[in-house]
Amino acid sequence: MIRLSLAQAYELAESILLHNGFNPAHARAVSDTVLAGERDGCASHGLYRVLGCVNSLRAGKVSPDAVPQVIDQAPSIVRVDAGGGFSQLAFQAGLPLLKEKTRANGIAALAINRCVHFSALWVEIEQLTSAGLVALACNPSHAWVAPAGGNQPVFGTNPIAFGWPREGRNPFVFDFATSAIARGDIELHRRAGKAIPEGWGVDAHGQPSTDPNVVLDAGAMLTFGGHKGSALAAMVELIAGPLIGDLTSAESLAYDAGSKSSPYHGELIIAFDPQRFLGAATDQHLARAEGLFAGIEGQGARLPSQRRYEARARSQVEGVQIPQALYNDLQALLN
Ligand code: NDP
Ligand code: PYC
Repeated sequence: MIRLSLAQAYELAESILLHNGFNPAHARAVSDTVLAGERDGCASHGLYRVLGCVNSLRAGKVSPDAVPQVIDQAPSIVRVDAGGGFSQLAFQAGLPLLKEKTRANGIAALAINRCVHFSALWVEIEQLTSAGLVALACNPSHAWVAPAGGNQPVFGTNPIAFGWPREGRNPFVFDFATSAIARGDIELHRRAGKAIPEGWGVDAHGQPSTDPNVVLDAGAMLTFGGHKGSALAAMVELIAGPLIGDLTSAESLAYDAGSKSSPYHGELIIAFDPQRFLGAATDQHLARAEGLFAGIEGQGARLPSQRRYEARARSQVEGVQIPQALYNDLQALLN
């Protein structure tokens, strides 16, 4: 392992992205995201993702300099056309109007279209909870995941993330793939030469496999929770695909045409303003929510994101550690 300060990790990502042709705005936005992932102990969506960013650019599957266009679609709907660039800058462009519409209406949605997407969703969710808003986000990816009862990939790994603001505390945030695990984690097992646990994927005949090469290259990933994860994955395909006029995971994979680039599709973010729902009773009801969290933690269970917040506190003091092989692969992108 090799240790980097947070500043060094950011600088490494940004210099690679700039060197390979991304403009400064995209390089900064993407570096912020991958640094956040690495800092919070989410290696599958940390510095490792810079390899995929450069691969996507070299394959001609992401714009290095697209300028997102913000469209005031309806009283409660903001649309941002990412123009084939990474999602981060599009989210940044749409965020102010999303907040404004949420405060005005109590609920509003941001639909990002035509974006190349590789990031963890909690990065965006936290930008809404820090403004006192409740938030929900989801998106398709590439069709890698079989539906419950089948063995042919049709869904993406389709993450769903939710955030709830908490006065004076880190927000309650969960963020997970509707597959048993993010594909990035299986890729990291492959890089490390490790088998994967049973339940993550199947081979080409639908038989359980613990070989990451088989699951990634020939078989299919599985949904979490059987038919329940499968239905949630279908919901994500629908509300962050056809509903917002964008691609499904199968269409994204077809567009990829074997280049192994990051998925290209849309993203849906919905925000809720507790003040608008509750008015003068807001504090009273948010206090009741605290009772729920106390009921979870009071019996020794942990809240989602607690591990991440602990990793963040640690990284801010100690920096981060990445495998030497990843560091070497990243350095090679500076040549
Ligand atoms: P995990 O299964 O590792 O964890 C998902 C969530 O569950 C996290 O909020 C995590 O909190 C929480 N959690 C884990 N263990 C516990 C526990 N014992 N008690 C309470 N909460 C727990 O994540 P996935 O592999 O499903 O997804 C990882 C990331 O990949 C996500 O950030 C997701 O956005 C991203 N992703 C992005 C995709 C894209 O298309 N852009 C596609 C698929 C995934 P904690 O972090 O604190 O452990
Ligand atoms: O890890 O499944 C994943 C993933 C897909 C797109 C970005 N991350």
